[in-house]
Amino acid sequence: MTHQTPTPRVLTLLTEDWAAQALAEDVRRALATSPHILSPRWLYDSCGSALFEAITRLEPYYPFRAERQLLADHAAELLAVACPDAVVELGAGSSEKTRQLLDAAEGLEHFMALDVSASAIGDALPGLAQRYPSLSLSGVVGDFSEHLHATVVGERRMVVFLGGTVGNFYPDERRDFFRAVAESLRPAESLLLGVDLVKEPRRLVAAYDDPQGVTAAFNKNVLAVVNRALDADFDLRDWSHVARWDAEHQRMALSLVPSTAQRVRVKSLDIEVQFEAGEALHTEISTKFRLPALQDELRGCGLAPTRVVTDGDVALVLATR
Ligand code: AVJ
Repeated sequence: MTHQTPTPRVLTLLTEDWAAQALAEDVRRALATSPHILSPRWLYDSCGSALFEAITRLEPYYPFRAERQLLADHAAELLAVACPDAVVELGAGSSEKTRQLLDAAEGLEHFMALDVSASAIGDALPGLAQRYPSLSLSGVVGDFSEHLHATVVGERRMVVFLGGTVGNFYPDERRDFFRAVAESLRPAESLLLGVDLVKEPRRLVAAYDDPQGVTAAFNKNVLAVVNRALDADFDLRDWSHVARWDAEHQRMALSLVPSTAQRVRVKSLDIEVQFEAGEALHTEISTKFRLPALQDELRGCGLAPTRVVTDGDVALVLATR
C-alpha cells in the first residue's frame, strides 16, 4: 500500500498581478526620487534566489553557516522554552534550517510558510511533506507585515524569521514589522528572530563583496529583472556592484553604480532617467545589530525577549508578547 501525503494548502494573498504592479510602482518611485532606492524584494526572482543560494556557500559569507550552527546547537533549548504546537516561518528560507528546527521539535502539529514568492513556497512544502508526513503543512503567499493575521494556526505558534532578513528593512519598516508581529501573537506565542551582529567592517565588506563576484551577479540581476518586467534598457556591463559599510546607520549598503553617465529608458512606464557616472541605485541594506539595543527595540514594540543565544557573530532572539 502506498501512502499519499496530502497536498499542502496554499492561500494566495498576493497575486502575480499584484507583484507586477508593485514592481512598476517601486521602480517609478525609485527613479523619480533622489537618492534612488529600490526595494530589495526584486532581487529574489528565481535567478536571484539561486544566486543567493550560491552566496550562502561562499567562504566569506559567514552569516548562513553561523546561524545554521547556532540553530543546530540551540534549537532544542529554544523549542523547550517556546513549546510551540505550530511553527510559522516567514520567508521560505533554506529548507535546511527549517529541517533543523522541525527535527528538534517534539509535539509539533503544524508548519506554515509565509513568503512573498509563490514559487518559494511551492518549492519548500513538497519536500517537507515527504519528510514530516504527520505534520499539517500549509503556505501563505503574502507580505511579512501585512498578512500575519492569515497565519493563525494551532494554539501556540512560534513565528520564525531567520537569516538576518529583518536587517533588510529600513528602521521604520522594521518597527512596523515588530509591531505587526506583537499584535498577531496570542499570549505565550513567540517570535524567533535571527540577526547578524555588528563586527569589524573588514569582515562585513568581505561577506558582501566576494572575489568570485557572486554577490555582484546577485545584485546586478535586479537590473535584468527590471529590464524584463518593464521593458527597460539598463546595460548590465556599465554597472558595478558596490558594498559599503555605513557606519552611521550600522548597516551594509549595497548599490549599483554606473561607470559612465547613463540614459535609461523604462518603456512600459514611459520614463527616461539620466544617471550621472557614479550616481548610485541603492538595492539592499543589511543592518547589523547590537543585542542590548535590539532587545530595547523589541520591548518598545511590545515584544519581550526571553532567550538570546549567540556565537558573537550572529544571534537568535526568542521573544514573547
Ligand atoms: C538573507 C537577505 C539577509 O542581507 O545578508 C546576502 C541577503 N545580500 N548578500 C543578507 C544578501 C547580499 C541576505 N539576507
